[in-house]
Amino acid sequence: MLKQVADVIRGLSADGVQEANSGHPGLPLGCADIGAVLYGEVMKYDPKAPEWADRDRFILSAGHGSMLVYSLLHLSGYDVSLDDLRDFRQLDSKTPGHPEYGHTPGVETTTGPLGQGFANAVGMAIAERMMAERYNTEEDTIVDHYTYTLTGDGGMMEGIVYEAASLAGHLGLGKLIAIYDDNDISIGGSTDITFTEDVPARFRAQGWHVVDGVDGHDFESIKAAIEEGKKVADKPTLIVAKTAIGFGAPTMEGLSAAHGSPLGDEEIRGMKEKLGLPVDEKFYVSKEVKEFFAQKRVELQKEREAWEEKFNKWAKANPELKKSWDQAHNLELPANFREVIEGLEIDAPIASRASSGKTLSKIVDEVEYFVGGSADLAPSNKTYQDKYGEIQKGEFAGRNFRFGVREHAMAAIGNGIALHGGLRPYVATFLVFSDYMRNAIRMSALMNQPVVYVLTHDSIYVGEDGPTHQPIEHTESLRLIPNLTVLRPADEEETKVAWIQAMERTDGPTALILTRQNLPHIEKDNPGDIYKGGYVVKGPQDADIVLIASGSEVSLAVETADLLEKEGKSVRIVSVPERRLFTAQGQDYVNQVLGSKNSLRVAMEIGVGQGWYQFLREGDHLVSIDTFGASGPGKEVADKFGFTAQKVAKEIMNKL
Ligand SMILES: Cc1ncc(C[n+]2csc(CCOP(=O)(O)OP(=O)(O)O)c2C)c(N)n1
Repeated sequence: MLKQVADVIRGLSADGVQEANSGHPGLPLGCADIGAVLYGEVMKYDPKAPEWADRDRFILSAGHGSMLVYSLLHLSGYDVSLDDLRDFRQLDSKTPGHPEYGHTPGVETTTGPLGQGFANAVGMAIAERMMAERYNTEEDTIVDHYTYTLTGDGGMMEGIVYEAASLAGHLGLGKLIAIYDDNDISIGGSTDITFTEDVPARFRAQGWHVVDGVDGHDFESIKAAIEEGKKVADKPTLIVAKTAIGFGAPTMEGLSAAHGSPLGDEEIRGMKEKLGLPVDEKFYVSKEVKEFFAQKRVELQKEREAWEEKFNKWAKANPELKKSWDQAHNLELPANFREVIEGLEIDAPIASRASSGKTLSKIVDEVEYFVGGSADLAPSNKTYQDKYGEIQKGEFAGRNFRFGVREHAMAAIGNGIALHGGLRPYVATFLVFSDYMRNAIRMSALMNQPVVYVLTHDSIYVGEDGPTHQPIEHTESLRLIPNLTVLRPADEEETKVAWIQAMERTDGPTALILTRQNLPHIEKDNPGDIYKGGYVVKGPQDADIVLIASGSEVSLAVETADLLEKEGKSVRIVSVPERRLFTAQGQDYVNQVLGSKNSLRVAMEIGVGQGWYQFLREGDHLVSIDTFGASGPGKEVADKFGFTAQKVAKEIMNKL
């Protein structure tokens, strides 16, 4: 039967790509047998309950092979119809070009950027262990599922897979099973031209159990490999499956030509003939395959219902755990959360990374499901929680991750943890290294995942470490990512609010941009306005000059204002910790905050500041930096780049 299932997948996938006249048939044809084994025999899922917490997860890291997933979801009974398959790659369809989380029931994560999915899978497998540790009892095992991922040669070449595999091996994630679609082909042709390393040896060295030499077209071998992997409880498993890309295509099998364009009508006819599929029927599903999955669905539903029963019994016996489970899955905050965080006593002057650290520790006490760590910069990022244990091999009760120097994987693992459900992650590094994880940050935003990015050492004030470590374009470029909230607090009070806003935002990621250097407390006319993303710190509506800034430049603005006032000028100071939130308050509010028509507006950013032009008019002024920084004591570097009150005040006086 699995053979029939696989061939039907091949027909559906080839037809889908052909109909769209766009897409990647090679992988679905090559991995149809693996897919048939996973959905036809191995995996625990219920198409009627795609959100079932204890389902096995399947992540197609090689997202270009999306027709494989869509075919499997259709056949197994998810809400993906044949018409949806016919609509492959069409606008607003359930079957977009690459699998997109939230668009298609049964799609666990958005994949396409090679390697992201693999790291997401590592995150999910970590989350599974942590949830098991938290919620399973002597009597009842509530959390007990596997995470499967399929990765091609392309993913294997990506650094993120190396990083994520390294951490997965270190943590001994026994319930993670990765399948390597080892077809020796990528877009450029044979992988020999660039990729000749010993992948199985590499994974063994990373602490994985490797099942090598598996025939990816032999059902028994695939099943046996998965069974073997399941038996190894203290290591993740890599199954190296030899496949032929475009399997079944009469002239294209084994060639890169099958990778990324429609096979063509002739080739598809030939394939169908060869596989014994009706040659003239598109999107064909045999009666036997339908019946096979109908039967399968009954069994799977029973399994899920048995779990529900067990879960309900567990919930009755453990009301406290059940309460915690619900809070965690709904990302609920304590009712008095704002009060508790706002009421936290933090003395200034203090670096915002340090006030962030204090706030974070309080949040971790208050919010059990909030877990995280840093890429080997915990002492600098102020993210380690001394009160709690850390996640290590065989120890998943802790709250602290040691991500190691693996920024890209860290962020994508964060996405995986968030997607799994029941936990919410924060991840941390220097702002300048946000570049290393940029695509994963983008994926959090694209998937609406509430990962919190703690990014410290936010400007040339980093000082001695020099231009390699001094962010210039980073804050501005993060602000460009759609759906990413970028909060750059100006003092300890704004930092607490930034954390509150990050935690209250459950439908997308937040980046907190924090200083290394101390910041004074800023006296504000209406501290409650901080929540608006932009507000008047002080100063009259009809001021001669309006200084607009965020983060450390707000205190610089306060100093600058003192000097300007000595020159007889009236000054208003506006703090904008989050630009999009500020503009979302409406044009009237923005206009009111930015003062009268006649004032000179000066925006200040200790880095690239292009985005501030949205608040400036002809004749207004931007104080910013668009070159790299320099090594030296922070204050001297700031002086060199004109970021002292004296220099800024002088620049403004010249402008008037
Ligand atoms: C990060 C990233 N770089 C490049 C691409 C473009 N791309 C898509 S598939 C692919 C080749 C993948 O080769 P392989 O994993 O062997 O897939 P197969 O050819 O077997 O389908 C490339 C370069 C991408 N999707 N993501």
